Amino acid sequence: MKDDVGEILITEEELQTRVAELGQEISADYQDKDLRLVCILRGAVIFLSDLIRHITIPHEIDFMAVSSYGGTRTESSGVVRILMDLTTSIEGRNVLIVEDIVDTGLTLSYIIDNLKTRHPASLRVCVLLDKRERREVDVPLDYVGFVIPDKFVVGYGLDYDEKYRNLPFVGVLKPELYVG
Ligand code: PRP
Ligand code: 7HP
Repeated sequence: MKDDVGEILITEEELQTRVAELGQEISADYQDKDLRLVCILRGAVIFLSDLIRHITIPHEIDFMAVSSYGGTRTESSGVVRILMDLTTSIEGRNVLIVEDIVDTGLTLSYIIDNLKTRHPASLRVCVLLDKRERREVDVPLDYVGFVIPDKFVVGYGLDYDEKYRNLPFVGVLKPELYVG
């Protein structure tokens, strides 16, 4: 699998260092607030599980799964559907969305609009990778791990056709291996 990656963009060590910093920042910002992390399945699950081990204040986690209709295996269509909803109410809670990557911004924009209707006390976003060159809609990002170039990346939760999520680093998939 590692041979399918042409270039390592973010090493395992760089990921671990940055995720620890984000955990510390979040712990300081949410001191004395009751914090609910909402992980967007499936890509963000590895990021979440490392992140919470660096969050030193009490918090809860919940999960939501969404999918895009249409699009291709490397591009989302922007038409989003909830596949699995939260199991708990977020009304009056301080919610932090945990996402692996923001590309066009269409998925996150939909999620934010949807969660806002449930009246959380606050709603913020923590994203590992910001591919901002490709943004089509503006989305407010409160915590960003890394800004990355417009390249299709895999690893550390991110997939191509459901593969490569297990790689411990973020790498650029060899273009000959995918059809955009
Ligand atoms: C990825 C990623 C974001 C979305 C970003 O999800 O996790 O949710 O694409 O793209 P956008 O900013 O262009 O909308 P994907 O549909 O690949 O699902 P996954 O998390 O299960 O891999
Ligand atoms: C979604 C996505 N999934 C994996 N790698 C990327 O570069 C991606 N952009 N948007």
